[in-house]
Amino acid sequence: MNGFIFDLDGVIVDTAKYHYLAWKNLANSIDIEFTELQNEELKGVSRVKSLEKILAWGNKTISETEFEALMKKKNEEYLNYISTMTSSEILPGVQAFLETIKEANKPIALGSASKNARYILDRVELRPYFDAIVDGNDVSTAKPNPEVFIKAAQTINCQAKECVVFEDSVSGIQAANTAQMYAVGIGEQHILFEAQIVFNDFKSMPSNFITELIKK
Ligand code: G16
Ligand code: MG
Repeated sequence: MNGFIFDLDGVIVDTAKYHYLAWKNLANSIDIEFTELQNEELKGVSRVKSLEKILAWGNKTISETEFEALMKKKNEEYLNYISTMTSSEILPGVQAFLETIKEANKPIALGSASKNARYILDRVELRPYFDAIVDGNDVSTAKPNPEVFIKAAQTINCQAKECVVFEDSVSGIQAANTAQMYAVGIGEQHILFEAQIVFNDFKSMPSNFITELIKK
């Protein structure tokens, strides 16, 4: 593989739990039930699309002004959670894995739906590893649309078929598959079964898998 593309939330850092908390509190504040299973459907999905889904689950229609206010409220709570993040919140094995790719001289890109991606990478001090950052500010369609990964591949001058994508969300795996990239799931096999291969985290990746992936 010549290009290494990483999702952010749930792959590099465990911000997925903060998104969950902020969405849950927001949904409950407008009398909508919100379960962890529903949260799986929001992973990797843009802020706008996430709120649209929650409102649909609760059978609610609201004005555009209210919609904007709710998105703002969710993001403020989320920003509050992430404002104290440190590098201790980098997920297991991620930094060592990034080091290995850097040593192999392969370009690294971020392909995230989040508009807070740059801020988070700075907080956990991982920004220097990335040759390209494509996030929610750079795309007009949300995963499972492959736009974010296609842009990331273009930015690091790699063909889609030479790229590997690391993803924790169903929508992100689908986006990688549509882009004809090699999709590695980070999480649970029974949820991410559409990926080519799934690991619980980077720490549980056998070292020969990493070496083969670099050569592939
Ligand atoms: C992430 C999360 C999503 C979140 C989205 C937008 O995407 O997985 O749950 O809704 O970002 O985040 P924000 O509200 O910060 O713009 P990814 O692609 O990094 O997993
Ligand atoms: Mg994610």
